[in-house]
Order: sequence, then C-alpha cells, then structure tokens
Amino acid sequence: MSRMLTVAAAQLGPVQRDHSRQQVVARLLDLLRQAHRQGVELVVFPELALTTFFPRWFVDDIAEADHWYERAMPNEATQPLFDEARSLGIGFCLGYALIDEAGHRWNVQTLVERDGSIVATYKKSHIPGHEHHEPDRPFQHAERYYFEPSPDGFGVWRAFGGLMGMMICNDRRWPESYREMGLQGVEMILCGYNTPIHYLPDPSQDILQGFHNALVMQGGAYQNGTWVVGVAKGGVEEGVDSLAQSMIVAPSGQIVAQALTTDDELIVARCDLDWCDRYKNTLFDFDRYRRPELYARITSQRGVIEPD
Ligand code: CDT
Repeated sequence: MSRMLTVAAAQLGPVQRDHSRQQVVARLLDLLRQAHRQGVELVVFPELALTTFFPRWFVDDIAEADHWYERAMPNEATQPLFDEARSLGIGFCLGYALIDEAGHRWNVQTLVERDGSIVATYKKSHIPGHEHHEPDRPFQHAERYYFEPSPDGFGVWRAFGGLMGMMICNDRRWPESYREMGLQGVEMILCGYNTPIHYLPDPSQDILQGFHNALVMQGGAYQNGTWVVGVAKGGVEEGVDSLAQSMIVAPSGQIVAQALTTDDELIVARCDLDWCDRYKNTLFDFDRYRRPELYARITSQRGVIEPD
C-alpha cells in the first residue's frame, strides 16, 4: 500500500520591515506556482510569513504593533493566494500573527485544503523569549509580550489523504509536541520557524543552531513514525541572521530534502504516508510498548524537582 502526498517546504528569505503584505504575497504566489509545476499538492510556508519577525523590536504600547497582525484569514492582502491555490487545486499552510475577535494575540498557522476550505488554524503552544524589554540585547525576542500561549493543545486533522498535525517553531524543540500528535496517529507535521542564529542567553549554541534544528525534527519524526516538514524564514532580516536549512524528514528520521540557500527556495518530496506504519506498527507500537503509568510527571509537573 502507498498513499503518496507530494509536499513542498516553501522557504522564504528575509522579509524586511518596509515590505508590504502585497509584496510578500507576490513571493508566496511565485513559490505556489513553482510548486504546482512540480506536481506539489501541499505547500508549507514559514512562521510569521506575511511580515518581518517583529518580536525583535519592543514597543511600550502594544497597540503600536497592531499593524503586524491579521484580523481575519483570508483578508484583502491574502485573498489572491487563496484564489490562486484553489484554482490550481493546491493546498497550503501559512503562518501569521492574528488578533482575534476578542482581542487575543496569537502566533498561528492556517492549513487550507486543495478545494480552498480551511482545515484548521493552529495556535503556537510554546512561546519562547521574554515578556519585558531587555535593553542590553542586540535585538529582542519578545514573543512572550506579543503572543499568548495556546490553550488548545496539539490537534490532528484528516486532510490531504492522511492525518495532519501542526506546530510552530519553538514547539519543535519539545518532545511533548510530537508525542501529543503521535498519540493521535499523526502522519505529517507541518512546522514553520524563525530561528535567529545568535542566542544571547548562551552564545555557545550559535554554531549548533543547524544541528539542533535537524536533531529535534529528525528525532521527533522517528520516535513518532511521522513525516515532518520544517520551513524557515531565513537569511539576514533587519540585521538579524536567521537559520534557513528548511527540511523534509521521513518517518525513519532521514532528511529527504533540504534547502541549499538562505533565500526564497522550494524543496519538494514525494511522501508515502503509509511509510509511517513501518515505525508505528513495529518499534514504536505505542499500544504495545508505551508505559504511561510511568510518565505521570510529564503532565503533573512543569519544572525540575530534584531528589533530596
Ligand atoms: N520563533 C521561535 O520560536 N524561535 C525560537 C528562537 C529561540 S528562543 C529565543 C526557536 O526555538 O527557534
């Protein structure tokens, strides 16, 4: 048996502060059309794809940042993307900042089926960085000021002929993200990211950013028998160098496609969703081998409690 899904990671190079939504959507349309010519059925765009990574700046009055957020999806700026995707019969996943009807601020990804219907909008669960202005930093990572953490958890949806999950950037570093979806049978996880190469709390990690990126996604894929599509906004954006290295990872943990540049670039893989069963039904047969009665700390405890 094989259930083939041809998927693309549509990496973006930098989106600068003065780039309009219309300019960015033109780039997304170009990548979408390239993907269609290569027989792609699902295109995955990065986290906060429509704007620059604005949490690198702090504003005392958060309302001054409202213009970075969408109020609805689709909207006037993104409607051409939705229209073109539906007319080409190609699905997509798009990351952006959202202020919802109640005024809550989320970092989200919306998954859209090939017929243009919205499958789901996922809200980022693990919000990294800091809440307050840290003036000694060369740039801020104030995601905890700009976004609420999702209360929803990790869903899995029947779409594209399989079981699809989503996570956003920092979520990919946490094994619980993958396992929550793994326990719902996920077959492909879509993950956009913006990862500054310089990590101020511990700069010794800077040269390891690419290694850690691959490590977590390859481990998460293998240990849960799922495809993972990781998609960067990379390159030097407003003076901040961000990791590119978008990749598509098989349920074996092997990288089957990886970006070569730090710019707009499409990477494509034909993914057999049935390949997941080789792992889900053998080494990682959860029902047979997991020991949830031994894992209570994982949900009852947040930080470390050392023994006396
Ligand atoms: N966007 C995002 O979540 N980036 C983080 C950066 C490290 S924490 C400052 C990441 O995990 O890649």
